[in-house]
This record gives sequence, C-alpha cells and structure tokens, in this order.
Amino acid sequence: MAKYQELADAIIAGDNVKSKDITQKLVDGGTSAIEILNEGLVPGMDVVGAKFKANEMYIPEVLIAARAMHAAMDIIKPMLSEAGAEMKGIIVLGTVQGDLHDIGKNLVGMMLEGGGFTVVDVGVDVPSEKFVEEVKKSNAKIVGLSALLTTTMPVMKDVIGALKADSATKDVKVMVGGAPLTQEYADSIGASGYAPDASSAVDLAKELMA
Ligand code: B1M
Repeated sequence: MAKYQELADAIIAGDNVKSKDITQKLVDGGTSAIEILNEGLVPGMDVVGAKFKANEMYIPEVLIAARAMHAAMDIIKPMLSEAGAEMKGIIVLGTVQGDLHDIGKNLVGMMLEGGGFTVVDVGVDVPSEKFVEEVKKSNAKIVGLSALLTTTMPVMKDVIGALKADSATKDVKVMVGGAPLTQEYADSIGASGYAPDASSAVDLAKELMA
C-alpha cells in the first residue's frame, strides 16, 4: 500500500524526520505496530541491505537509513512489547574481549533490528562469561560475535566453549563476523554460521532461527 511504500522510501532515503512523522500518523490512525514493522520498516531495510550488498549504498548511507528506522522503532517499540508481538527472535550481540571495534557490529545490530529481530547489544570488549549471562537473562536463541583483530579472533572460540559448557546455553547458535574472518575459520572454531557483511548477517540469522 502507498502509505507503507512512503515509509519504506523514507527509510531507504535515511529521512528520520519523515520516517518518524509517517509512523506517528500511522499509529494515530490505528495501524498496528506489527503491521508498520512488517509492511514498512522491514521492507525498507531489506532494500537497504540489498543495495549495500550490491555496492549501490555505502556504510554512511546505511547508518543514516538505520537511524531513520530507529526513529520509527522508538515510536512502535512500546506498542510491540505491550502487544507481545512475535518478533523473529532475540540475539545477543557483542564484540569479543580485547576488541574495541564496534562500527561493523552496530551496523549488523541495526540491520538485524530492521529484519525484525530483538537485539541485546552487550557492547565491546565483552568477556565470555558476560555472553553466557546475557543469553540466560534474555533467553536468546542466537549469539552474534564480532572481531576485527587477528589477535581477538581466537577469543570467539573461548566464547563458544563457555556457552557450550553451560547446560542453560549449550544449544544457543553462534554466528560470527568481522573483517579478518572467513567461513573456514568460523567452521574451525565450531561456529553455527559466518556472515561477511551486515545484510548477510540478517539472512544467516533467519536461517539459524528456522
Ligand atoms: Co582498528 N584496526 N585498531 N581501530 N581499525 C583495523 C581493524 C586494522 C585492519 C587497521 C589496519 O592496520 N589496516 C587493524 C587490525 C590488523 C589486524 O588485526 N591484523 C587495526 C588495529 C591494528 C587497531 C589497533 C590495534 C591500533 C593500535 O592501537 N595500534 C587498535 C585496537 C584497539 C582494540 O580493539 N583493542 C585499533 C583501534 C581502532 C579505533 C578505536 C581507532 C577505530 C575503531 C572505532 C570503533 O569501532 N568505534 C578503528 C578503526 C575504525 C579501524 C578500521 C580503520 C575500520 C574498521 C571499521 O569500522 N570498518 C580498520 C581498518 C579497515 O577495516 N579498513 C581497523 C567498517 C565496518 C563497517 O566494517 O567492522 O569489517 P567491519 O564490519 C563489517 C563486516 O566485517 C561484518 O559486517 C560489517 C558490515 O558489513 N561484520 C559482521 C562485522 N561484525 C560482524 C558480526 C556478524 C556478522 C558480520 O555476526 C555477528
């Protein structure tokens, strides 16, 4: 419908004032939060993800689009939790211990939210025990680990080990990413999946939830 297309277009254009305005008008007009999410915001971010993958959009534009999505999400988030809306799943996301890089991780988080996931962002320099604790607290089904340094990549294996060692978190899926990583490396440390970029991370998370 045109009203949802207008919202999706505002997201793609990164117009946070417009995305907020349209969302508020839709809410005031009685549209449900889940409909706004599924018909306007997610399709908008899907286009952003596809364009980013195809090198038709670059990191600053993606971040601006994600900001527009967040402006709309701020309005509908309380309604979603009130309605107990079925989000796609909960993901605990963080950069591993010893690593302070978070630009890629934040982009992944925003794209995951745009894809309908609830993201518990635990930040940077996160010790293994913290991931275990946050999974228990949130009942997340997926943990997302980011590392940008060759020296911190091996820490991912420790996190996977810590999650497997605890009966409450042993079945959680672990997806990994970051510039120095490869599929081979992800396989070698026992990760459930590897995504080379933020939009692939959304596809991977959907696969892991299936
Ligand atoms: Co740092 N740094 N840095 N740095 N830094 C790199 C990574 C480096 C390659 C630069 C270089 O030497 N050419 C190099 C690493 C070398 C190596 O390990 N072999 C490096 C170094 C050495 C360091 C320091 C050690 C420098 C020093 O102090 N001597 C130091 C380490 C600090 C620490 O972490 N303990 C350091 C510090 C910093 C800054 C603080 C200055 C800053 C970080 C700011 C911040 O993040 N808030 C910084 C930056 C900005 C970079 C570069 C320039 C850019 C990284 C970035 O943000 N890229 C980087 C060089 C480069 O990559 N060109 C570099 C953009 C971002 C969108 O991409 O993070 O790859 P990326 O994320 C992508 C994918 O990888 C993927 O999706 C994202 C979007 O497509 N992805 C995932 C990421 N996480 C994912 C998780 C997933 C799935 C996909 O699932 C969960």
